[in-house]
Amino acid sequence: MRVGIIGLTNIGKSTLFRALTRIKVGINNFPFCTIDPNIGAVPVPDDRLEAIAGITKPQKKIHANVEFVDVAGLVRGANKGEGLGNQLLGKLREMDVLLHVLRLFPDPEVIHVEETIDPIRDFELVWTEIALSDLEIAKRRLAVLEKTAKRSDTVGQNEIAALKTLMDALKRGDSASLAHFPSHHCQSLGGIGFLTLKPMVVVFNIGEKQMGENVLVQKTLVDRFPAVRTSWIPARIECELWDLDEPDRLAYRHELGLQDSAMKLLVQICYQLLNLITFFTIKSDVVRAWSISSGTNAQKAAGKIHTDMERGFIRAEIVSVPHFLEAGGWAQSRERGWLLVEGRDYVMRDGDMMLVKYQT
Ligand SMILES: Nc1nc2c(ncn2[C@@H]2O[C@H](COP(=O)(O)OP(=O)(O)OP(=O)(O)O)[C@@H](O)[C@H]2O)c(=O)[nH]1
Ligand SMILES: [Mg+2]
Repeated sequence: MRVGIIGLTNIGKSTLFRALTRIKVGINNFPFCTIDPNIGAVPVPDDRLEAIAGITKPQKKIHANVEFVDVAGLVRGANKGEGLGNQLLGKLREMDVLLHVLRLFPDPEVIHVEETIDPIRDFELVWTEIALSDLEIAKRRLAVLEKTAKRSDTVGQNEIAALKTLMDALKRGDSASLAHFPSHHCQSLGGIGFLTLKPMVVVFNIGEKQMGENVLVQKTLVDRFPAVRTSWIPARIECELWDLDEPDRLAYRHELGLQDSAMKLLVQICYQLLNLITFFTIKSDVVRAWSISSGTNAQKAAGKIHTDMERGFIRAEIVSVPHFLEAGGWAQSRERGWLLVEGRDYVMRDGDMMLVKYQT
């Protein structure tokens, strides 16, 4: 899963990236500090992986990964190439989720390119830039298809219909209908990476004393953009917390009213937004977690491990993590009758452990 951090310039995107990945990237109090994207992968925390490893004692544990990408900041006119507009919007098109950072922390020392603290205005400004950029791309694509797609080309005709629906919604500024954009249209437009159709998590970057405040801001935003998920993160403090040792970090987090680390919180939200679930494998001293879309069948899930496994799929042995833990191992799960033999159409469930039998 790839998560792109987006927002106006100088509002704490790199600070959040550092809080999430612990990578010491450049953070400075001036616009356009970040030019080349910062990329960092973090393992998805999962207590179940640790519990399985507690039984099988593997040499290696491999977590599922989330990649965070911190790009240059946006300014007004980005869709026309202002700032680093085109290049950075292009990079964001490759992402699965957008993490939109909004500044709420008041610090008068930190320059705000729009001068005042107003997260709703900032959100709308960024949204307008990405909507205009999407509109431009849709227009160009439509012009090409209208010239080249024959009437009998159903794929092409479906894409034309999807582009027209998208362009109508973008022109009307209708974020609610984009939030419920029909899935068959989404499929037709899959490869293009329209930013306004991507799942979005809004992060209010707050100061130390702002926990629990500004609920109205969140309500206003969600009323207007119903598809976004929101969270509150004091990015600078989250960064500083990494300098403490673990007990102090937990105590300080507790004092601030933060339950989980920013990374854990945001990864959970992204999993929910993308409808992802996790399955596990144990093989040759390696315990590994894999993320797949909810509704994936056993054969496709096997393909995530290796394409040969999907191609030569015969059957899968499946046991749930709680059963595996209670039985105390694979053989013990079999003895208790908890190991199920499933065919390729079996729909994977969150927390399944899988052993694939396949022909090479
Ligand atoms: N007081 C306060 N300052 C913050 C906070 N988050 C970021 N800053 C400051 O804001 C300035 C900009 O932070 P960056 O993380 O570089 O911002 P950015 O959005 O990545 O900026 P660009 O890459 O230039 O677009 C720095 O001086 C940070 O220390 C915060 O939560 N509180
Ligand atoms: Mg930056």
